[in-house]
Amino acid sequence: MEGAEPGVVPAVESTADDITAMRIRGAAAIADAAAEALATQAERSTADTPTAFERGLHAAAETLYETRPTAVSLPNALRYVLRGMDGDTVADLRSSTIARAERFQRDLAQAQDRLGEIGAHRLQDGDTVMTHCHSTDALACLEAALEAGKELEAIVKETRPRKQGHITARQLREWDVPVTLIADNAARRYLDRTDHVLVGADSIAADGSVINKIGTSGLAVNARERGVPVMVAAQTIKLHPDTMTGHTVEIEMRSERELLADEERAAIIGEDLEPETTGDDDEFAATDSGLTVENPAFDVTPPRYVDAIVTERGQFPPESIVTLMRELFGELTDDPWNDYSSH
Ligand code: RUB
Repeated sequence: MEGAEPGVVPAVESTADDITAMRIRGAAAIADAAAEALATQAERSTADTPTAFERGLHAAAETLYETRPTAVSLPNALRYVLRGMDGDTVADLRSSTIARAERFQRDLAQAQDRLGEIGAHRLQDGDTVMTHCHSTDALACLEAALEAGKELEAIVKETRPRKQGHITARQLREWDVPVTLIADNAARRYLDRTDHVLVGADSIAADGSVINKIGTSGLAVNARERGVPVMVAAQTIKLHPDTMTGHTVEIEMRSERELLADEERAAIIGEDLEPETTGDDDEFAATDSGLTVENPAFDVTPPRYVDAIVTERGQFPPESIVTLMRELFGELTDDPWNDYSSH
């Protein structure tokens, strides 16, 4: 009786590709783009029945969900928008979904501003802050402190392998903050002239563990040893509800090629470049070279190395974040798009 299932609109596929390839990256930007993509799906869907419309939305959410596994802001955003889809007609479903996505994006921006104001209170005039990766939540704290007239300096870790530290350095220079860019392995040496380590988060677990860009945990351990406080700037959209019921956070493993080009690999194993190793495949062709390359994108910093988690709801010692998590999420952690999943 029904025609072909209305599919996912091309704009959603293209947002999903951008997230996978990290042209859109960082937990807040990913959440914002995902909400926008669902609004676009709602706008452009050609479904002529409410059921077909809902199926299209769920399929779009699933496409977006499957892009990257670690930043919980992504499923949190999808869940929030889908829960707002309401009505008995396609027109009502469309307008409610678009309104909900717009509200999500507005709240996200406001939460970041509020978090920035709270985080700025921890920073004193003349402080030097060490950053890792590029976090818009962390930068919001620095921006608010600068706006309050405080003078700050930054030691910016390069953040291999993707060098997101360069994005942080560029932003800070735009704000006229003196920046010292360092290689990741120089961090401990520079902690002696650091007043705060300031990082963002992709996910925060119920026990207060912080999941963020690979290298965060080593930095936090070194900072503790040096007596430098570690501050994590993370909107509540980074709280991972599934961890309240014992789930762990999946750490994304990315392509070996982000670490090692084909020529470098050939040089290590002492072989000529073989034609099949220069293809588009993500991983090197399997050989018995004995060389394994691993590229985890994130790591887990235990709560004992974190001094404060700064959210738009205030700052929390990591051990008490579960209270806020219960208040915000209750026990509801279903994945609505799975109802319509084809696999
Ligand atoms: C980005 C990263 C950022 C968090 C927080 O990793 O680890 O610290 O996502 O960012 P990637 P924000 O570059 O692999 O996406 O505060 O902007 O949400």
